[in-house]
Amino acid sequence: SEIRNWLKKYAMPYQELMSCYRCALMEVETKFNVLNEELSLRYDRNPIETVKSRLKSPESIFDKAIRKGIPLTVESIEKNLNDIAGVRVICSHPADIYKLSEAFLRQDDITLLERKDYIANPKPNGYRSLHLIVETPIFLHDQKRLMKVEVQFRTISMDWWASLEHKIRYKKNLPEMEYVERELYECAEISAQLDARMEKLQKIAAQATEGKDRALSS
Ligand code: 0O2
Repeated sequence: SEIRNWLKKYAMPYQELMSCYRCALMEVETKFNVLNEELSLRYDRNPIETVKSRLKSPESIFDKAIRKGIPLTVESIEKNLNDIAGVRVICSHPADIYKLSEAFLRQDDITLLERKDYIANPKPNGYRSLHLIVETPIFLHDQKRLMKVEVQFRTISMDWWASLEHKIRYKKNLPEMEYVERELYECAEISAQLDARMEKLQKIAAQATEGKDRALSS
């Protein structure tokens, strides 16, 4: 009921802010669809498996604001929460993550605010992903607004692990369970090894195709 009262109090400005975040999600999603289209023609394979986006729910926004001790106003939420709008880009291989994130950050309307590379430096529980907080403009009928969007890049196997770990234990206040933690960590390591092996196979296949094409054209 606290959330209901809060939503009632800020109904219109809250709806307006969420609508701006939805526009920002469309802009960012389109950027990745464009990159995927271009790169799949160039390399004859899709570097992106899927692009998903989500708007944080009012409950999660409310809980996070309270957890972080920030004022419960619409302005303060926009200023202090970076992940109200989130885009998840699921890539085929780890190298695709870096190639795509660099191409994205080179775009002149994207400003990088924060970068966390949990692939080079996995979290102690084994979590891997590349997180960017960026600012992107949206163009409304009478103004331009800069909106923050969190972009998470993962391979299929990083995403597989994170989704299951999320269900099993993330944020669940489970009691310390050494066995569960060790197993989850080990599964993350195995999944990183699988990513490396698959990426190696992809490179071998790409080189073999290049060699065949060269032989055919000579
Ligand atoms: P949800 O439900 O996915 O939205 P902050 O974002 O400020 O609270 P921090 O530590 O700066 O905290 O953010 P960080 O490390 O960039 O991680 C934010 C998001 O990454 C999380 O969002 C998750 O989506 C994901 N994430 C981070 N660590 C883990 C992890 O150990 N396991 C899993 N499965 N996901 C993780 P939310 O808002 O916490 O959750």
